[in-house]
Order: sequence, then structure tokens, then C-alpha cells
Amino acid sequence: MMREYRMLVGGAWVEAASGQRFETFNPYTGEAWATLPRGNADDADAAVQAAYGALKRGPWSKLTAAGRGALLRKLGDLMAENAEALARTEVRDNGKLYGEMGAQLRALPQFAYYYAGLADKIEGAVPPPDRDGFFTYTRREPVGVVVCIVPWNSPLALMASKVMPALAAGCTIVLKPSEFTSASALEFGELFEQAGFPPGVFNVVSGFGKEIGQPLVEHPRVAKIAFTGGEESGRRVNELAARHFKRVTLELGGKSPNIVFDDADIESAVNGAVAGIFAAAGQTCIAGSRLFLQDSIHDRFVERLVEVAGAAILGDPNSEETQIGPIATKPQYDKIIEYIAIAKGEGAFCALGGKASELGGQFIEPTIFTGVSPDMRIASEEVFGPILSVLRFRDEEEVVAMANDTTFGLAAGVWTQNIGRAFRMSASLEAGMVWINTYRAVGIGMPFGGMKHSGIGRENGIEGIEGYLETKSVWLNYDGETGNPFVMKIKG
Ligand code: TXE
Repeated sequence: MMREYRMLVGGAWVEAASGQRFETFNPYTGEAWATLPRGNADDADAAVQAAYGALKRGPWSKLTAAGRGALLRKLGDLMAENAEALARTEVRDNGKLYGEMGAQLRALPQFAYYYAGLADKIEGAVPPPDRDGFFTYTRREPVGVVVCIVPWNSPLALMASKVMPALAAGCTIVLKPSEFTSASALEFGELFEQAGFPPGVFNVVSGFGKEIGQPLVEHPRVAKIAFTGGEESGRRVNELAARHFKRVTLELGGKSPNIVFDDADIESAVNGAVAGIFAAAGQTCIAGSRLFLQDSIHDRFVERLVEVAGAAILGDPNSEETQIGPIATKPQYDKIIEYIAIAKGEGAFCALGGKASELGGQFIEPTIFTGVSPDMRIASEEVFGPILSVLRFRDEEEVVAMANDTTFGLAAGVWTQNIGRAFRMSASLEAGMVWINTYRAVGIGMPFGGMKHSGIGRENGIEGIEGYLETKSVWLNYDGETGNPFVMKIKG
């Protein structure tokens, strides 16, 4: 039995205006398991108008910051209560490991609680006026209607890091999940209703990037776009937004360096390198896809790496045993297979994997290429799959130059026991996040985002709410005179 989802617009569960639907697939079985409304510009308009109405009129517009916090706390509780069901949906729709999703969903309510607590601590300022008879202050106001566009690789987590601060700031939202993985976001919409958010504050629509995503970005009533996705779509969104001076937060791709010095704890570094690239089958923006090994440890490190990665268990994402699941979408699977051929064609040496798994379907073996040089495409382009490129280096200076020689700047890992080197490296690497003797550590309080082509702005932490606020300066004249030498004085 195919499940049929609907979209949440203005507090009602609706079909697409066109009446059309599309299928969503289980990447493990390859079978369609649900259908979704195929939204277009008409649905985009309806959702934005609902969000705009809720922003300007009605209970949300009058709610105090503490009131918004209380609703967010309720939402967090509901996320915790529904974690199991949401995790199962994500596994079915996206192929994510159940083990990983369980942990992620236990952490996700913290996004709601963190920003619930922050909602009533966003303060304006009272700068001293530069003239007599004036009182001057600033207000922090919600930026307006926010469109949140998220990709398929981690739908709920990427959505939470946008939606929670935006709501805490007082914005209203239209969420557009990826056409490949919309089910969890649509189920998430039910929790907003149960938590008691007024209709129109949170809307969720489904459909394709060009058909409904783009009209949302271009809609005149939308003030800000919070986007996570690929570099090309991010560029398009940024260009369209710029035309209308819309605010953007962009979380895009990466080709992150993971750097191991010869003084590192080798066993930890091997585990960090394996988790860095093969977690979520490499389908994460922070994947440590370029592994830099210092000359003197190169050979024995690769040997151990191949041993550990080669033992990874591929299989059913619902099984607790499984360490690497299927690739989430067929186009992504095809792209990864193509990059394997490109790497071989460029002369990289395949030390592990290098082919589709014998499990069939959308499984790809964990793959390690050594002898990679910086000029190869496999060393510079984001693959977004379980493919590791190994490069070698002589010393600190050389590896900093190589690591930074990329248009991306999302994350970087450094493995060393030398404290001075750790500090130097953290300052020299051009990346939004640097991990020393760890990889992939993330937490709600720490800003997340990239430099260069990896994005604009930061999510999470106190900084994560800034992008959803505007500052308004208020000048109040209390002495009766205009008080401003440049204002015309007209006496009748
Ligand atoms: O992402 P898209 P795709 C990288 C990864 C992957 C590549 C392509 O390398 O191979 O991107 O993946 C919506 N206006 N990442 O094509 O297109 C789209 O509907 C408005 C890295 O799946 O970026 C979806 O909801 N919206 C990344 C969202 O953008 C548009 C995670 C992301 O889809 C749009 C995923 C448009 N013109 C892929 N075009 C990361 N940073 O983690 C598309 N969309």
C-alpha cells in the first residue's frame, strides 16, 4: 500500500494546485513506497501568502518572545516522543542507518530547546544619543517570511538548524524539502499542529527544485532564504536572491582535508579518517574526502586504513549491524560510479573497493585511492560518496598550501600530538570548522558553516539566530524641538 502525503499550507493539509503527484523511493529496496503532491508556483504562492499573513496578522504576530519559546519547547517534547517514527521514515526514504538516525533524533529536540531558551534573550541596545532631548534604542525584529530549502542527505537535522532559530526570532516559514526525501518533513509538520503553532507559521510544501523551489526563492513576499544543497543550486539561489536583495544563508559543499602528521596517535587517526569519509556512505557536506598523510607514515597508515575500512559492513540500513547503507538516490549513485572511473582514468591507484558492491542496488564499496595528486579531479571536486583520495606531504608548510588550494572551505581535521602545531594549523586552515584529533564533532552551541564556495553565514549557536533578525534604530525626541540641525524648520 502506497502512503499518500499532503502538504501543510496555512494550517490545512492540501493537494498540489495542479492535482499532480510524484513517487518517492526506498533506496534499499529500490521500490516506490509513497506519493507526494507535486507543487508548483501556485502552491509556492499559497504557502508564502499563508506565512506572510501569519507574520503580519493573527496570534503569532502578537506573541511575546517567551511565548514563542514555550511553543518551541512543546515542539521539542513532541520531537522526542515521535523520534522512533521519524527515524523509521528517514531510513525508509533516504537509506540512512537506523543506528545513526536514532542518535540524531535524540539530539534533535535540543535544537528546539536551545532556541526556545534564546528566544527571550535577544535584546536590542540603548546607544547613548549624540544630542540632547533624545532617547535612542534598537529593536531586533524578525526578518520576515523565511524559505528553508533542504537537501536529501540529512533532511531533519538540516531543517532543524534553520527552522528553530527562525521561529525563535519570530519569523514564519515555508519549508521545501528535497524531492528525493520529503516524507519526514511532511510528518514533521504534524508536530507543529500538535504543539499549537498558529496556522501559517510553519508551512511545508513538496515538489522539485525548479518547479516550486525557484518560485519560492523569487517570491516578493519572501525576505530570506536559508539553503543547504549543492554548489550549483546554491549559486542559482544566491543569484536569484541577490536580484531582490533577499538575505541568504547558504550551506554548500566541501572537499575537506583530513591531515595526519607523523606524531599523531595513528590508531585514532585511522578511525577518524574512516569515520570522516565513510559515515553516511560519504554523503555529508563535512566528509573528510582528502586525506593528507605525512611521508614517513604514509605506507603503514594506508595499510591499516584499508584493513579497517575493508571490514565495514554494508547492508540493510534498518539493521544495527550495518555500518554503510545504500546511496540515497539513483542520480547520486550514478555520479559516484562516474567519479570512480574518472579517478582510475586519471591514474590514481585503487587501494580498496573501486566498484559497485555485489549487494547490488544502490550500494557502492568503500573506496580508497592513493597516489592522488592535487591536479586530479578526484582531489578537487566534491563526489559526495564513499570515495577517499589520499595525498602525501613533506611538512606543515606544504600541507597547509595543499589543503587550502581548493575553492571549498567547510571543514578540516588535524591529527597531531604537538600542541603548538595544533594551534598553528587551526589558524592557517581556510575552513569554517577545524577539528583537532577528532573529526565530525558537531553540537548545537557551535557555529556551523563554511568559507569560500562552501557557503555564506553560520547556523547553530547564538550566531545562528542573527541571520533571522533585522535591526531597527528608533529615535525618540522628547523635548519638543526637532533637535536636528539638518531638518527644515517651517514656522507657519
Ligand atoms: O542537490 P540540490 P542535489 C551536493 C552533492 C550532490 C550535489 C547535487 O555533491 O552530488 O550537491 O545534489 C532544491 N531553486 N550536495 O542535486 O540540487 C532541491 O529541490 C530553489 C551537497 O540533490 O542542491 C533540494 O530541495 N531550490 C549538500 C535542494 O535544493 C532548488 C547536500 C538541494 O538540492 C533549486 C546535497 C532552485 N533553482 C547535495 N534547485 C550539502 N551541502 O550537504 C534545486 N533546489
